[in-house]
Amino acid sequence: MAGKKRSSAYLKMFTVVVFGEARTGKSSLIKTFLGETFTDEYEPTVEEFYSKQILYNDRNYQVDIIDTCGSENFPAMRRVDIQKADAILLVYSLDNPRSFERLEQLREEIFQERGHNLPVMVVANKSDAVLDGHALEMKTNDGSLINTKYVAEKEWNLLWTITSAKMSWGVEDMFHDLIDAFYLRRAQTLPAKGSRSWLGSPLLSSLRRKSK
Ligand SMILES: Nc1nc2c(ncn2[C@@H]2O[C@H](COP(=O)(O)OP(=O)(O)O)[C@@H](O)[C@H]2O)c(=O)[nH]1
Ligand SMILES: [Mg+2]
Repeated sequence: MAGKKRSSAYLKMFTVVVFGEARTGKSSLIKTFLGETFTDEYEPTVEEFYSKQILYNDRNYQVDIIDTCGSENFPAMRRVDIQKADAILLVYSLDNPRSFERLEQLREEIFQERGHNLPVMVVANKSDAVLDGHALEMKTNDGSLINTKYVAEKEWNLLWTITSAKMSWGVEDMFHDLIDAFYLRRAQTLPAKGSRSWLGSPLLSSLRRKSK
């Protein structure tokens, strides 16, 4: 069917990798996004692959999602995942502020592999399980309080969002914002229209030869 072929030609592929400590809600966030019902049961993940087609801003996307186990033991596997990613989610849980600490090392690994070339979003999950904004605070080793949102945005220079997989709060927006951030970055790194960076292209030299 011609119509179908046309729509698949316009399908944009988008790969998201989800990292973070075990039990922060990575698998639950993904399942909520896929439209599956939330469950309180915990089932450890090894590594799972999911895929969903969505229509967002009049464009069709195939969102491929790699769900990881949260273990620190597989650096080689993480490197492969980081290479595949168009965007990365770093999940921590608001009822366990220590899970935020783990993100620092993940952020470092991502930077080593990819520099600042892809959107990375820090996700404060389980917002339904905490009562107020103090949940964003974490005690450091010297006993002072730091705000995790501030650290993620201002010190790490990453995106930040707050979600509840259980209540389905912020989950769809999180994926939409990642897509926006990805295309914004692409638009900024591609040479602007009218820029002369294409003057040395082989296509242009062959056109020049033909016109002589
Ligand atoms: N209250 C609450 N519990 C959650 C939320 N997301 C996940 N959980 C629970 O936290 C546990 C770990 O979730 P899971 O998705 O398996 O975490 P993962 O190990 O990071 O994949 C499970 O018992 C979930 O039911 C949430 O947004 N709110
Ligand atoms: Mg899991």
